[in-house]
Amino acid sequence: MEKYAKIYVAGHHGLVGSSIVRCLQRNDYTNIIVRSSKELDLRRQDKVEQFFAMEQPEYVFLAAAKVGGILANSTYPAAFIYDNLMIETNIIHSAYLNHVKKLLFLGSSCIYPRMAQQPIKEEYLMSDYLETTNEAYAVAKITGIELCKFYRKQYGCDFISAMPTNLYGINDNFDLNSSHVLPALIRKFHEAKVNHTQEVVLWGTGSPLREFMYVDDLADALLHLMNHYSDESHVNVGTGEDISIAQLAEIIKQIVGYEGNIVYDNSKPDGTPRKLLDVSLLHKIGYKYQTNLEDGIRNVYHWYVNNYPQKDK
Ligand code: GFB
Repeated sequence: MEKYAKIYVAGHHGLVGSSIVRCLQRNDYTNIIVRSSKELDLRRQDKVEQFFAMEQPEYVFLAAAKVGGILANSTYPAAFIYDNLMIETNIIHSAYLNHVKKLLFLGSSCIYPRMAQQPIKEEYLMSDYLETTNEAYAVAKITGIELCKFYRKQYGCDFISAMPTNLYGINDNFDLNSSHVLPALIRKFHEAKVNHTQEVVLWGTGSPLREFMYVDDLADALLHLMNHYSDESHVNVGTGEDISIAQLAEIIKQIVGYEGNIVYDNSKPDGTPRKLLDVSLLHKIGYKYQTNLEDGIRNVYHWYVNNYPQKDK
């Protein structure tokens, strides 16, 4: 990508989109266009086509999506599949109609079968049943991968797909009903410390294993892929290392400085037992993660305390 190229970052307010914008600015890309969901409802085909025809972006990072943790995904499956299908279909088709030079589509590691062999290779996609708690979101994201593949096949579009593992970072979603586990635990332990609460309740059993990648490392990886990768296969983007939810809770508890107890609410789902990505293709393309988990969590906690409105400060 040329430094003056016109780059559209779809979803720039979110955890991933805002990190991509920071990464582009860090790397002296000066011509970045963005639109809030109020300015441009990406589910509306006519509005998206008008936007692309008017702005004619040369490159597109498709980070806009309806995202959420295990509870949100299992509670609102119709909203997750509809919104994500509409967003990706409209942007990918408009990118084709307006001769976008290159588009990078962002999926998620939940696209893989619940019981996939670990670590999960890109070719394991659609080899078995999906995890039920996020099946709707997964089907939408698998469709996005297939759209990019077939627009490359039929129209010669240089559309690529990246499949990130569980992500965390500043500007994450800390709402306890819709967030992912890492930001939720930062908030839970912090509020318990501030409010001198005896125990913190975690969902499930604590036994599932998860891989966590710092979102600014993801953004660096995506810029690397945009500049160095053009092929049909989607690319797993992760650290290649995982820990249990119980281990994660202990790390966050220590960093926050909470001294109470941890209890588990077994009425809440565990979700996929494990989803460790095989990142050998990413390494072959030339990117390896930089931020270790404890440093990343410390950065996020510091940001959270200084930026997130606290209930009982
Ligand atoms: O991060 P999370 O919501 O999503 O849950 P997934 C990860 C694990 O943490 C689950 C447990 O086993 C949860 O039961 N957990 C424990 C908690 N306490 C909490 C808590 O307070 N909040 C939350 N949220 N979890 C998501 C998919 O699956 O992964 C998305 O639903 C997306 O679609 C994302 O793919 C990357 O990792 O299970």
